[in-house]
Parts: sequence; structure tokens; C-alpha cells
Amino acid sequence: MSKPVPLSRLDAKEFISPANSACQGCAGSMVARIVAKIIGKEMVRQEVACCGPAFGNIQQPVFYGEIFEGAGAMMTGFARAFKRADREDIRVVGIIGDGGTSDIGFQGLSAAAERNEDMLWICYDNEAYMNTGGQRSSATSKYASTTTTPVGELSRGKAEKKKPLPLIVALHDVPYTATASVAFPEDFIGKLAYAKPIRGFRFIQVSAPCPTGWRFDPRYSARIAKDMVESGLWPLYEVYDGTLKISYKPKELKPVKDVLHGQGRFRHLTDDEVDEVQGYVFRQWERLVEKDGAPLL
Ligand SMILES: Cc1ncc(C[n+]2csc(CCOP(=O)(O)OP(=O)(O)O)c2C)c(N)n1
Ligand code: SF4
Repeated sequence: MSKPVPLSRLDAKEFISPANSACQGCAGSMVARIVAKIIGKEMVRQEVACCGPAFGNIQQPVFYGEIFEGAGAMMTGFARAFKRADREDIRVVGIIGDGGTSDIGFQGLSAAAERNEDMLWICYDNEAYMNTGGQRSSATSKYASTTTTPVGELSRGKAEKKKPLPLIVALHDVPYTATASVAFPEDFIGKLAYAKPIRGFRFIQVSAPCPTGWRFDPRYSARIAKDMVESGLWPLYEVYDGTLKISYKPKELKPVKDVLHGQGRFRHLTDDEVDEVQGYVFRQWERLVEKDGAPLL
């Protein structure tokens, strides 16, 4: 089980320079910075076509996969090649959007997980295909207005619920799966530090609000990420040795209404729709609490 790491314990070394070409307030770029810092010098980073390549000038080897669906296969190749070259000190790490993870890259992810390949797959989850203009993905939450689920006479936004990807990955019986948030860096860093030495397939899905696609003022990225955790919209948990453990239990779940209405993509929601989301969040949270400390299967 991971333990939060106090920020005061970190040194000043960074592997991504502060200037980058991501939008202001991009939480995805915070994810890349934290991952690079914690995994450190012996990290080889895999990217695919997504906002990731905009996340900074990197001082670690980076491979930009031309094939969007190919991250799982490419990382498999790298991990096996490093093993054969006796360089198992190198960590193969993917920093990949939710489209490249949950949809287009899913087959390769599932196959690599099933084979328990030696890689750390970080999904920064901005809940849409942001690099190409904000189309819905299977990670987009219900009712979100996106460019392919616009709100209008015939649509209330995305009609389907968010795919529960971390649980799906955990059910592959891999050594480690977790959720994290940029608003809880100590927890996120603790999970990275725990996952780093493990051999085999590790997966962390990080909530990464996107001011551009979610339509909010960039200064509120961390606040929105925090409120998503506090409301139960983004629960923090991990699955290790087949056991599920909630990482943070808010004393009381914050109502989802304010969290949703703080984002342009949900501003159209009626009271009934907010109530529906609230009910769903409560039910999901209760299920998670029931499973807390117990085997997933
Ligand atoms: C097979 C394939 N389909 C579609 C594209 C076009 N494409 C490039 S980037 C992108 C969006 C990526 O979305 P995501 O993985 O969620 O990352 P984000 O852009 O949000 O960072 C898409 C659809 C592509 N390059 N390859
Ligand atoms: S579109 Fe969103 S995810 Fe992409 S760089 Fe801008 S803020 Fe970050």
C-alpha cells in the first residue's frame, strides 16, 4: 500500500522545464512534471498523438509513437529490449491521454496488462480528445458538452456514463492500479514512489482538468480537481495484491452541483440532471466503501 510523500521531502531537481506549450492551467502538464520528477533520470517516456508532447522540454529520452493505438505494443518492445540489454534499472513510462488509453489504445493496454509487461502507464484524464478539439471519449462523464456531444434540441451532452477504467485494468489482476489527482500531489507522489520499484504492469489514472475543454478559468484547475475528489466525482483509491483501498475519505461528500456548474461543459444541467448525477455518485461511493480493504474479486 502506498503512503503519501510530504512535498518537503522532495529535492529541487526537475526533469521538465517550466516553460511549455500547453495551455495555461493545464493539469495534464502538472501530471507530466510530477511523474518525471518522481521516476527520475532512468525513465524512458512514451508519448502518442495527444496533448502530452506539449507538456514541456524534457530531459529524459522520449519516444513519440506515430501510431496512436500503439502505446502498449511500443512500451512492451522497450521494456523487453531493456531487459535483454541488462538495463532493468530503466523505467518505461507512458504518459497518455484518456483517448489513447481508454479507447484507441485500449486493446494494446489490455494486452500488455494481460501479459503483465513491465511498464508504468500513466493516464492523464482530461475526459476528452482535447488535442483535436475536445471530442468525447469513453472517459467523458455523462452530460458533458463536447464538440461531438454538443448541447442542443436533440442532445443534453454525452448520453453515456464514464467508463470505469481503473477497475477494468485492476481486474486484469496486475500488480498495481490507482487513481490520483493533481490536487493531492502527496498522495499521487506516494503512489508513483510505490509503483516505481514494482516489476510488471502498473497503471495510474490521474484526474487532469483541462481549462480549454472543460471551459473554466485556468486559475481554478487545482480547485476543480480538489472539488472532484471532495465530492466523490473522482474517488482516490488503489488496488494492490488484489485488495482495494480507498486513499482519502472526505468527512462528508461535497454536493456535486457546485462542482459541475463551475465548469462550462456542465453548466446546462437542470436540477433533475444534477440530482441524477448526485445519486449515481453516492451509489458508486457506497460500493467503493463496501469494498474498502477487501479483495476486488
Ligand atoms: C488512430 C488515430 N485516430 C485518431 C487520431 C487523431 N488524433 C490525434 S490526437 C487525438 C486526441 C487525443 O486524445 P487523448 O488521448 O485523450 O489526449 P489529449 O489530446 O486529450 O491530450 C486524436 C483523436 C490519430 N492520430 N490516430
Ligand atoms: S487542451 Fe487541455 S489538456 Fe490540452 S494542453 Fe490545453 S489545457 Fe492541457
